Amino acid sequence: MNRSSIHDPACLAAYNRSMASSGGTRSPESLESLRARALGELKAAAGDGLEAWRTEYLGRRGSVTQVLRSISSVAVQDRARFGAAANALRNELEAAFEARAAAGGSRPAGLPDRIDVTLPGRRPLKGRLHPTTRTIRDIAAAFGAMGFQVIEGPEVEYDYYNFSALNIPHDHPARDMWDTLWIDQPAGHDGPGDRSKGGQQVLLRTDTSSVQTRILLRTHTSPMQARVMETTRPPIRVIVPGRCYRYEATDATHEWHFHQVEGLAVAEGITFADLKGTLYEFARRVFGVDRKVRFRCDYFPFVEPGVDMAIDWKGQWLEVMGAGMVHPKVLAGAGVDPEKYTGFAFGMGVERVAMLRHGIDDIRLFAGNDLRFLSQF
Ligand code: FA5
Repeated sequence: MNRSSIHDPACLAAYNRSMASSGGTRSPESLESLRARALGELKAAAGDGLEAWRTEYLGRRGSVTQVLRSISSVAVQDRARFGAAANALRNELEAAFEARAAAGGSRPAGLPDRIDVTLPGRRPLKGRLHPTTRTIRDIAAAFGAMGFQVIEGPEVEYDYYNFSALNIPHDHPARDMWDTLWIDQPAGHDGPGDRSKGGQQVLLRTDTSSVQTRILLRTHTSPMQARVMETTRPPIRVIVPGRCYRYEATDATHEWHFHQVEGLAVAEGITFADLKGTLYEFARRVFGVDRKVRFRCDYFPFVEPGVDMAIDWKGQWLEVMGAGMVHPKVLAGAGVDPEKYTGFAFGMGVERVAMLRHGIDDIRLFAGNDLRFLSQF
């Protein structure tokens, strides 16, 4: 490209004359300044702006096209040089346009043409763990330090494991302690863990009458006591975090779905002192040394003796768990010799633990999906 022709004063004069004689509203502009303006704008053009630039300069009514059209009004002696310079300018701008388009000048529409690198950065929105998940992890860490393993179990459970294996036979009034959400079983389906459907293996140590194999949403994590003992020989030391469901009216301390962490320790010579020592140590690690803890006698058909543990909360006691020594019938039903082994079990409400730790006064906030609440953790 012969740029000297653009700088040629004759070209400038001819161009200026052409602009003046065209009677246009634009003030005359040298080819050099037209070139500088066009290339400057092309540098910043992207996306739709690139096509607008092409129309503005190289389109049928574009500036360069107009310059070329005006050649007839240029004095005869200047025409050759003016034409050569204007053609050179058009060729240069066309080549520059092609190069810009090929180099990705087609940035997605909506993106800014320029980035101000001096602006402060925008903090990306990061997700975070739900307070229930964090609490489960803290509880697991406390028991992990005491040698407990973490395992999980099915939320859709057999009647057998949720009740019968826990010394709550069919039609026993103790079933009323847990308002249950029952599940209609599809015809031909054997329930959770149905082996014919490729599910996990279920050891059902009971008759397979329809009563025992009815299925439900587990009302507590205690069914895992029997499942673990059926498949693991003592010594056993496990905790089982998971979701539970109850057909229950909700209020500030009750949800219809919530989380529990079950605990089970079975070995020779385990006593109630081990249970108390373990739960005090848990309370110390999770709530701190100064928090008041209360144990009271309580009834659960699958432990003997049974207790509940509460923590001081706004001048009252908030129950966080039930616990006790595993009932001999539960041990025997799961194939563990009650003459040789003893054990303790407990089941705590995770949301209640979180409420006590963080001063949350309504359990319904946990599943309320309100970011103002969730982002505080
Ligand atoms: C049970 O569920 C027994 N399985 C606990 C247990 C395990 C006892 C092992 C003995 C041995 P309970 O229904 O009390 O017990 O529930 C235990 C804890 O779960 C309660 O202390 C409470 O912290 C929590 N919880 C119970 N119901 C709800 C509810 N509707 N909403 C939120 N948390 C609840």
